[in-house]
Amino acid sequence: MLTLCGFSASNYYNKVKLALMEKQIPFEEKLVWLGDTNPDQSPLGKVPYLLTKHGAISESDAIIEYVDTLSPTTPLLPSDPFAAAKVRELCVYLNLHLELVARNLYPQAFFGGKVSDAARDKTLEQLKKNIAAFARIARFDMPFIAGEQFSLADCSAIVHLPLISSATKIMGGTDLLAELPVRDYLTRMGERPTVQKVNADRKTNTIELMEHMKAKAAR
Ligand SMILES: N[C@@H](CCC(=O)N[C@@H](CS)C(=O)NCC(=O)O)C(=O)O
Repeated sequence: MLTLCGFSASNYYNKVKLALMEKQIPFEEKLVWLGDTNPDQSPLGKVPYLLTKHGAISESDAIIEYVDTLSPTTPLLPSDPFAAAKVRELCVYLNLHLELVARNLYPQAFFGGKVSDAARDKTLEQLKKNIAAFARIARFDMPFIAGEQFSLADCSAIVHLPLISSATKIMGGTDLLAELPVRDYLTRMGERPTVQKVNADRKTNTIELMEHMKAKAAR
């Protein structure tokens, strides 16, 4: 049995949870907050990480590619090598060029912290450039983000795009994804039972996360 470690408020955790559910692979979840991770299992102290009978895997991209090999059901990468490369290309844009950049805004946008005006402006500028580039390769209406097949790229897009929209709206007054068909795409993806489960668990766990952070700060 596979064990997914982390917490359901985390977008990266949900990226893996979505892949496991889309693949219909049985797994259990172990609630692990940041600060409680095992360095032998997640050397950088990040979530998610996956426990397998062979050992642990950290890093969501490595995990979902592994998960995809476990069952032929719902392949998350096309068999054609070029099409597979295009899926991986989109994953890099989503994870590295969009989410990792937008992450600089999260402390103030979502957690009551402060981001300097200079850091905010630099991040929003970088995001504008990266989103314009992403728009040239994303294929939202095909109907999935990389084309006709649900793929690894959808696992990232479904969990990251709402955060990028909210963070840019809160921090810069404009949702930098508003001109792309993101809302329609997310509505369409939201019809999938797997996405509904991830979103329901995320809402419940976000409340638990806020309580956990409050309790930790009071200690
Ligand atoms: N590159 C990592 C990113 C995971 C990540 O940043 N997770 C967040 C929670 S959403 C985390 O663990 N943050 C704590 C930290 O970076 O120390 C992955 O793809 O798994």
